[in-house]
Amino acid sequence: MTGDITFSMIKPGAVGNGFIGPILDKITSAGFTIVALRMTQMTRSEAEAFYYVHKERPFFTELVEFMVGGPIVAVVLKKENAVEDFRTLIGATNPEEAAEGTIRKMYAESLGHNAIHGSDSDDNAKREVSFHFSTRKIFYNCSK
Ligand code: FUP
Repeated sequence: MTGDITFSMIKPGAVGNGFIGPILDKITSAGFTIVALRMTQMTRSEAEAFYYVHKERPFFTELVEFMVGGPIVAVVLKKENAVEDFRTLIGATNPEEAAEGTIRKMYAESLGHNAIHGSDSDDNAKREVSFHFSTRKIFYNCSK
């Protein structure tokens, strides 16, 4: 069981393909409440900092390049067991391996361009939420 907050970003590919609306609809239809939302374009240093855990990986440069290539939509989501349930909703990192009906299966182009991010632990959710939002921009008590 995880906590009730997770962080997500709709990535530049999915934003550019016009999928903000359908993806947000799938998220809220699955029972998540959006408690913060912002469309922005990450700078290179922001993208490098956000993905610093991957900095030694061979795909890091390509990942950063992709993430700064257009706007993203950052959201903070609230639901019981948020981190785990959201990872299930988005599906496997590689859309070819993602289950039918998951967001990555439906909207991702490839492993590198995989439509959406979801925090993988409560600790990372906290770090990622505070990376993108100041506390006063998060409406924890807003209703559905
Ligand atoms: P996920 O937690 O499912 O988003 O996946 P990771 O944290 O392992 O990877 C972060 C991002 O790096 C992925 F969304 C896409 C990219 N990536 C690649 O481009 N190639 C890989 O082999 C693995 C990840």
